[in-house]
Formats: sequence, C-alpha cells, structure tokens
Amino acid sequence: MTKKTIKPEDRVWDKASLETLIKAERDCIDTCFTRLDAQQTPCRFGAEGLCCRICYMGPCRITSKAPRGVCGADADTIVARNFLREVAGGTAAHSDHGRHLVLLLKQAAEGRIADYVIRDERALRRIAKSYGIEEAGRTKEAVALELADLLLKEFMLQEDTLSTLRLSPVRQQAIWRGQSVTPLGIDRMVVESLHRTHMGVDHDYRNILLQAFRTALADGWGGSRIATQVSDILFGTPSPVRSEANLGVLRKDTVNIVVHGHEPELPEMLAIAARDPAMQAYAKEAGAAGITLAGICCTANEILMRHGIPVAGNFPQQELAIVTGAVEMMLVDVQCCMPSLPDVARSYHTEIISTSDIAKTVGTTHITLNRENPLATANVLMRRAIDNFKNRDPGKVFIPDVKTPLVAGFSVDAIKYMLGGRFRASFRPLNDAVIQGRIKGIVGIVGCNNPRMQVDAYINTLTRALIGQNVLVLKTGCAAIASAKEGMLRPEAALEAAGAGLREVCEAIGMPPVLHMGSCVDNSRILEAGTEVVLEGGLGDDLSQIPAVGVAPEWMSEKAVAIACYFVASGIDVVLGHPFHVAGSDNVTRFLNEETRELFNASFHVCEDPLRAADMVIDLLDRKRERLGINRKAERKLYDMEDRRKLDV
Ligand code: SF4
Ligand code: MSK
Repeated sequence: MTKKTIKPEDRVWDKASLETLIKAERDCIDTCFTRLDAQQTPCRFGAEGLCCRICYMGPCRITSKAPRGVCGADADTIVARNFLREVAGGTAAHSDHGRHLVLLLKQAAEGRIADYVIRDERALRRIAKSYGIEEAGRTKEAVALELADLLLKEFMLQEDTLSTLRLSPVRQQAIWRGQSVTPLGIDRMVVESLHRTHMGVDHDYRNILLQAFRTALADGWGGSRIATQVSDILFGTPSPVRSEANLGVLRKDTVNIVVHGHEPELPEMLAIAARDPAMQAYAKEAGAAGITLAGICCTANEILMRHGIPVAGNFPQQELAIVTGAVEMMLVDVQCCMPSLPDVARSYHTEIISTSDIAKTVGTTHITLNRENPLATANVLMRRAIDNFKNRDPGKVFIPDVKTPLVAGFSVDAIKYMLGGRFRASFRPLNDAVIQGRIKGIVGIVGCNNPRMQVDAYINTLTRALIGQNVLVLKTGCAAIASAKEGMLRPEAALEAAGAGLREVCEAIGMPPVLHMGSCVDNSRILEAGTEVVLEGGLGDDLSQIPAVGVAPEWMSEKAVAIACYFVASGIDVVLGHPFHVAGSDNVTRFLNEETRELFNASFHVCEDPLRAADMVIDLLDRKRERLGINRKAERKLYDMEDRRKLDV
C-alpha cells in the first residue's frame, strides 16, 4: 500500500499548514507530500547505505549473495564512504556560506562594495581580539581587513590547524589531538574527504569515520563559526526581538515578498528598501496597503534575529506559502530551496527569483546583487514585486488566520547580558541554576523538518516534554520555527509549560524557556554557549562533562549530518529522530552509536518516538549530573517576593 492514504492532518501539525495543504490538494498542486507518496517505499540499498556508485565498474549493491562490490569493497567500506561524503557535503555547504560572508567583510573593509557597513564594531573588536589581532587604536576597517584575511586563511590552511579551534575549551582541543581528529584547513578537509572516498583509496571504515568527525569539526568550529561571527560583525549581533510566525504573517492587503534560503546579504538590503517611504508610497499607488517582507527557512531566521522580520514558515511550508496565492515574489538563494517552486508558482502569480550564481533553477528569473549598488538591486526587486500585485487573483487567495507571537534573537552575547546585566554579563547565574538543580540541563534541538514525518510533531512534543522537566532548550533552524509556531518562544510559555525550577529562572529573567539562537549555521552559537558554561566553571572542564545533549528530531539535510557529527566530536550526545543511512553495516552503526563514546565521551542515539526520546535525554542529563556530583533532587519550594529578590538569576 502506498502512502496515498495519508490524511493532511497526519502530514502537518499546525493549523495554517493544514488549511493550506488542503487548499493545495483542491488546487491540484503537487507538493513535497504528494511527491513523497509517488516515491513509495524507499530503496533498501540506499536507505541502508549499501549502494555504491563511486566508480563506473558499478553501481554495486551489497547483498548476502554479493557481499562485495566489483572492486572488493565490503558493506563497512561502502557505508562509511557514503557517510563521509554526506558530512563533506554538509561541511561544504555551511563553510562556503561562511566564505562568501568573509569575502563580503573584506570588500566592505576595503570600501569595494557599497551599502554594506560594519554594523557591530564591538563584535568586530571582540572577535578580532579572540584571534590575537591587535585592535586598539586602529580603525574598524583596518581591523576588519586583518580579520577577513585571517579567516580566509582558515579555508586554505594546508599544514596548520584551524585558529577557530582555539575558541573551544582547552581540554576539548586535547581530546581532538589525542584522537587525531584536529582539522586542518576547511577546504583541505572537504577535498581530502572526497579523495579518501574515491575508488581504491581509504577502505578502513574506522579511518573513514574518523575523517568524518574531523571534517565535521572543521564545519562546526570552523566554517559555521566563521559564518556566524562575520554575520554578527556585518549585520549586528542579535538581541531579543519580538515578531510573529506562520503563514498568517502574509497579508491580504499588502504586497508580500518572501525571502528563502540561507544568505542574509540581499534580505538585509530588502529590509532597508521595504522601510523606504518612497517604496511604501509606490506600493500604495499599486493599490496595496503596504509591503510585507517575510522569510522561510534560515534566511527567515537571519532577518528575524536581527530585524524582527516575521517568519512565514519553515522548510515544508515553502510551497504552501505560494499556495496562499498571496505572494508576489519569492527570492531563493542557497540550500533547502526546492526545485519545485517554479512549478507551484505557475498556478498562481508568484514570481520566483533566484539570486545566487551557484544556485539556479529552471523556471526562475535570475537576478543577482549589483555589487556597486546592492540597495539598487533591492529596490528593483521590490518594485518588480509591487508591479506584480495587480496580477494577484483574489479568487485564488487564502491566507490562514494563524500566526503566533515570539521572542527571538538569543545570541550568546544577548544571553550573557540577560543573565547578568551590562556590567556583570556572565553565564554564572545559568551555571548556578544548573548546579542547584533548578535547571536540569541544556538541550539543543536543531535541524530541519522532513515530510516523511508529521511536520513539527516530534519537535514540539519533545520540546514540551523537556521544558516540563526543567530543561532549558536552545533552538536553531527550522526546529526553532516549529517552536515559534507552537508559541514556545514567548516568555509566557514558561508559565504555561515549564517545570517549577525552569519557570522560576525564566520568570526572574523574563526569558522564554526555549531560546531561538538563529539559523542552522548558527549551531556554532550552541557550541559557543557550551564553551561559556565550561569557562564559567563548576560544570566540568570540557563540553562532554556539562549536562547538555543535542537532538535532531526531523532532520533531512547533509548539513544536519555534519552538525550531528561535530556535536558528538565535541562531547555532546546526539539523539536522532530517525537513523542515518548506515544500517547496512553493523560495524559502522556500532562505531557511531557506541565506540565514539570511548573517543569523545559522547555518541549517537536513535529514537523515533518523541516522548521516549525525552526520557532518553533526561537519562543522559542525569548521568552527567551524577558524574558531576550535582544530581541531588532539588527541593520544591514555593517562592514569595522576598525569595525572588534573593534569586541570583
Ligand atoms: Fe562498485 Fe567498488 Fe566502484 Fe563502488 S567503488 S561502484 S563498490 S566497484
Ligand atoms: S533551513 S538545513 S531545512 S534547518 Fe537551515 Fe531548515 Fe534544515 Fe534547511
């Protein structure tokens, strides 16, 4: 039986997606959900990692009758090679994104690109200092140029290890050295991974998998960390900001422009253009009440975190946004933009514009940033969207009346400030709350959605279960958007759903129990937060000792594989909502799920049920607390005002 029988309410969790998905069916629109049905049962060889098409003696498939490929590669080699290629793909995506941002920083510092300025000089000087760059008495442009050159070298290093690794706890660095997984240059790691997985090179599954962790570390502590730092310098370090999420942020009476993908450069310009009174007037002349700029996926997260621009939805909602019939223009850049978008748009009036030269799709109009005058590009695009407003067919418009308020913008800097104020900003109060047991631990819930699972269901069920048990949840990517739609990014969520200890902390600080830390590349902020906890003291000397766990509930991309690997290699256990494509090799599975503990003090766990996953997470946190000697049961106490004043949070 195919999945044709799946009802819309079993495919998606939130009401807006459900109503729009029903409209898509009515409008005879193919979406990722119907295409999933057409795919039927996945190929077992692919799902278990047993298909090899690395050379043209193949493709080869491993079975009990044919346990080796033509070259002699066995299941262990083939599964491990496929896995390493996934990690290399994910690392390349995050890191190339980071590289583009560093080049932009360099161009801005040299005055070679108009309209982009160094918006956060404080972040620039702090980050430059952390790499040993002398900043006192120098112009911000001079500091930025030296920093950009240093960061560009991180991609090219051939024999030296990454400077960015020095931002991790010292003991962490020793663990990586001990296991020979300290990465060299980011590009070298990706290229070497492709070399080692070429036909006839690296065949020892252990050696191949160690390279997977080494490459992933070059992502998390290298490419991704660089991307986050440079975005903060160029566009501002996020601080708490209010906004709204879900398809209901689109408006019937405004021109709606949706930005989608991962790159913040052009959306930053669009944010300026949308506020321009002349542009607003132009929209009014076109018969609209104004302009609504909204985001999908991680471009949404980037401009939400810094400008409070509303989020239209996460990954599986990209097609549904067009199905509302109310989107004049969707701009797509890189990563997670479905090639189906022009097909969906054909049934409505939406124009799909691709904006990156490395990401073209047949059926889109390709317009890239004019580097001499980026704001002019934004203005051209915006006028074009406004001109398209007249083509909207009111008969096809349906915008679900569903949107949820949220607070986002929790960079590590912002968390520190929130915890301690401007003059004693620190993680001390958080560490103390963990030590005292008011907070059981910290869990990063990250990653994508996947139409193979009911969208957002696992993420939201798990999140609710964890905050109910006093776990502070850090979020990024589409998982953060799922929480936003569920109302979990409001400070009031602490009153409604958090356990007593977490609620006290959240109430005292005025923060939500779920902190939105940014896009998927910003998982580096979670590593940074973990490092702050270690440096603050009292919770261990490396990330493996602190009560922290990562969960990727509904992941789908190669980037998620890389993220999961750099979490584990950094000592943070990772629970996956569904397994990697490695079941074809018991040795590879055992290595990832068990042997990694001996190497990094952390491993992978797979759990397809969100409530059992919550139990698993609590168990992992309890074990860490036990080891730290802080697993006393916190006394339950009702706090009066006097007690509250004494709270050190
Ligand atoms: Fe087959 Fe070996 Fe070529 Fe892979 S590398 S396709 S297993 S012959
Ligand atoms: S966008 S990588 S679906 S989080 Fe970053 Fe969302 Fe995953 Fe893409």
